[in-house]
Amino acid sequence: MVDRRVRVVDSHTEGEPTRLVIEGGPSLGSGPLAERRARFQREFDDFRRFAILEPRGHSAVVGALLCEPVDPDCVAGLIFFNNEGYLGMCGHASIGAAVTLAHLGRIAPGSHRIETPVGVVGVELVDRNLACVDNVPSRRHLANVEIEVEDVGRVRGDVAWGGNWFFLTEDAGGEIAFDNIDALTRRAEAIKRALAAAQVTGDDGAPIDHVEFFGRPSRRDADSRNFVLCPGGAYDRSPCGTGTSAKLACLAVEGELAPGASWRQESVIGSLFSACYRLDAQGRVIPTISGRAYVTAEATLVRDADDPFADGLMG
Ligand code: PYC
Repeated sequence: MVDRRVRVVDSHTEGEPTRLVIEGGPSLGSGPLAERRARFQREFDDFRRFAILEPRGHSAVVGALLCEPVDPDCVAGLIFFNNEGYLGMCGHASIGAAVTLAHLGRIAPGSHRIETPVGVVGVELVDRNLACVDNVPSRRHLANVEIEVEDVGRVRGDVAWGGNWFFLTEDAGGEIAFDNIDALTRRAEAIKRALAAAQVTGDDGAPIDHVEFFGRPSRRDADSRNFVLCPGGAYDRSPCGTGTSAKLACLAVEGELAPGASWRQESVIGSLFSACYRLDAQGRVIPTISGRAYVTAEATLVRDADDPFADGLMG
């Protein structure tokens, strides 16, 4: 017997998938989005697994629950989640959601504001596939952190916030390339474990749950190529919006990129985000990330109560 029907629209942003839940998601009330995310996690985590895990999804999919925003100036509220848990912000999924809302006829090209659990972000929908996200203030938190990593040795990098917590390093141990993804993933996982063991954290003990490697680009129009390990163990197919924001914060504080100057970040699969930043009145780095998204499916997910894997395959 089918006991749940959920309407979703799937898209990808520079290769990274987003599943926007437009109907049938959990009712989380009308409080601040950070509180609604906490309630989602506490009371409705089965929904996250149902919508994201196999057999309906896979480890790279990021979900975005479309919510009524608190701020009436926002067109939408979004709560992001993946195969492991919940994200603060998600750059590629914000671009994917904007393109999807346009596909549904709910927004037109122009400037919009979207509420997230970590603050309001601006979204400029340039055309039906291109959107720019004005992210939350981003900053370097720790510079030149050295950690001892099992089977790897000493690794040095920065810890930065771009809407999620990142460890950023040039020490990839090999080429940043599609055919090296397994080795990059193993190394990034080992670094993540070492950071946790050494108690290197973000604010208030927040775990560093994304690891980002940088190297030479393969595209002539890019400044750098990255590999980003996401919290659930999947790699980001896009150059990662929050990861690129964290990178901009590090470049800004080092004086290596001026406000308004362009930074073109290539992903491990060869896709691209264009980025730049401005300084707000308090001197904080506000990144803008631009990328293209495409709708890939309009679907109704169903849950059959008799299905032994009705709530998704646990990893
Ligand atoms: O684009 O910010 C991003 C992101 C985070 C995790 C996957 N993508």
